[in-house]
Amino acid sequence: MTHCILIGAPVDEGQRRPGCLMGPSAYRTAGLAATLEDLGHTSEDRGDVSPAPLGAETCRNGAVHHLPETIAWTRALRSATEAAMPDGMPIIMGGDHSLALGSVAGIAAHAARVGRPQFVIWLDAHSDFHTVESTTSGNLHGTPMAYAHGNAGFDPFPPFPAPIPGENICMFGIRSVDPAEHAAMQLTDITVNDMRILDEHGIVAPLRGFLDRVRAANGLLHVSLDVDFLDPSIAPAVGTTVPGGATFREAHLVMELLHESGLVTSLDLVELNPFLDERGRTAKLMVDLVGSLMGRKVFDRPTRSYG
Ligand code: 5AB
Ligand code: MN
Ligand code: MN
Ligand code: MN
Repeated sequence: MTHCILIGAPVDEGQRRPGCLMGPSAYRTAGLAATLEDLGHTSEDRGDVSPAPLGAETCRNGAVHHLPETIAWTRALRSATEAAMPDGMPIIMGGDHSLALGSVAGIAAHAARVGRPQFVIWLDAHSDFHTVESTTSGNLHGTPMAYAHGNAGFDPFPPFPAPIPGENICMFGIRSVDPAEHAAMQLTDITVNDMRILDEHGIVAPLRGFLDRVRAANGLLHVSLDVDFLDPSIAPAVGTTVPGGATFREAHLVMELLHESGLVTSLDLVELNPFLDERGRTAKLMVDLVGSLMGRKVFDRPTRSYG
């Protein structure tokens, strides 16, 4: 039994397609709390976080969109996530992926305080490894992983509390990486399981290998689930669709393996844009994936194989 702490993060400023701010309401409407409770967990909804007061931060890169707003969200979400960690498992209901600038900072600060290493699984079509300097779109939802890794190029932001070493970061589903991100990732020990690797080896072996490392290190494990990890044919409600994503079963399998590991300590649900959804199907799929992550099984008896 886990105490789940729902935190609404109606962040829309990290990209330019309005609608992610409706994400927290869509998760509530799709029955996230009831799903958790049906599985025997307890849940507490702390409502939506409000951004901290705006500063007047600027940067050299003129393309950057909504910098002070994003820094305000980063500060507020860092506090909310850090405060939730000692009480249970925070589930941050986004909001675009720039919310992870704050959520990952909060959990990393907590991990440093309790003296445990922080690990991250990034489920995404994109590597989100730009900096404020390198982004060409100016959309800061493409930057949180580089911030969490402690890269230079985030001067206007508060320093990341306890940078996460590359060997503690594992990405799945990657199929769209910009040249500057690619160059920056070459200098790290981040494990990038792109779609080619999943096609060739499946998702189980790379995931189990990483989970073994988290367990051996007694680490905390954060999962950041971007809707565009999923193939757009099953999850249309996202601004940045990229064909060739995870299938329904691949996505559930990841969640089931994560559940069995017992290692996950925090979760982001990001990039859902309910304005682009079809009768709530993406919101419902995301809630179902949380169900699998939290222990829902198709059949609760050891599987017998006939062969
Ligand atoms: B998401 C792109 N690399 O920087 C950029 O959806 C896309 O949170 C970023 O993964 C996608 O704008 C950010 C082209
Ligand atoms: Mn992302
Ligand atoms: Mn993405
Ligand atoms: Mn996106």
